[in-house]
Amino acid sequence: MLNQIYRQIKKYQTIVILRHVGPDPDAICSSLALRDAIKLTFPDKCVYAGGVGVAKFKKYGNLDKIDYEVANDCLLIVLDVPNMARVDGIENLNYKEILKIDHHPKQDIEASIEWVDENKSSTSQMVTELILNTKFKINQKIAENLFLGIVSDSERFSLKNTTIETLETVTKLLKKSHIDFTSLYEKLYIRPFSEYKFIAYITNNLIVDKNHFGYIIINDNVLKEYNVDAATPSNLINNYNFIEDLLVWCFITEDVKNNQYKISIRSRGPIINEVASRYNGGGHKYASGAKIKDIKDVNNLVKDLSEACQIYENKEN
Ligand SMILES: [Mn+2]
Repeated sequence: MLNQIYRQIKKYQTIVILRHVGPDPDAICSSLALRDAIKLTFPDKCVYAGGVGVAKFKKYGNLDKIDYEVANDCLLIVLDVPNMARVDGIENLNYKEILKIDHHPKQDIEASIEWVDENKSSTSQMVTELILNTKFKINQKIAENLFLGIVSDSERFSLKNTTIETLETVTKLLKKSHIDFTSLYEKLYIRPFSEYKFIAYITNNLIVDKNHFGYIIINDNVLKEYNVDAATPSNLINNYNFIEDLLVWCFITEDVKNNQYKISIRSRGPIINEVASRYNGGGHKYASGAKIKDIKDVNNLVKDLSEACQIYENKEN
């Protein structure tokens, strides 16, 4: 598989790499690392890492503005995304073939070569395996981004998606690159104090029911008060991973700009992506999300998640 992917990339002069909308560090870092590795290995190729830029992720590197004329008939590589509707920047792109690398459950993207493995911690882990096991070249910047993507999606190797293979891959990456990896944690985790005050707000206002389901609806005026945006709650939700009173917890954030509610859900037991998929969402078994327009559906989702906790607890006891 890895060599097949390498040969596919080698074949194309122009390559566009895209990932999911509302990117996280795994999506951004895997895109940038793969782009840079292709460019380093094949300096004559034209490679774009596309999608809308996010100011706070600029520290990982710059995304590219795609020249759609040049990109005509390109190889499209989709990373960290299983469905067409969530591929950021695909609208005007005329691609010849799709190559897909992803660790989400398969959805509607049909690629000529696809490497999908739900047992990988992150897309960054998969790109690391690709680079280290083929003739791709690597440098310090590429290694740093790969490390950050893996650390972020595995929550510092603490989530259930972390395997011995994850650790072995990271060990190989560190041995090969000699990056100063402990210094990199600051890049990932440093936050303004205002965000910690916002965490305190969430903590104080989270509603926890008898089924050990916790949720909060965060309105736009609160986001403004704490000077954070609608994407912030989803970046803070892993802070609640080790609270014994919570089995499942859900942040519902009013997203005025897009006239919808952004939903982030985490679980310490019940499988939640099946519930999320009923509400125009999806994701992993224990880490899912959705976007909901109608507050009625939000209320139904809350009910369903609480029920999932109840069923889970009845089974456990
Ligand atoms: Mn990911």
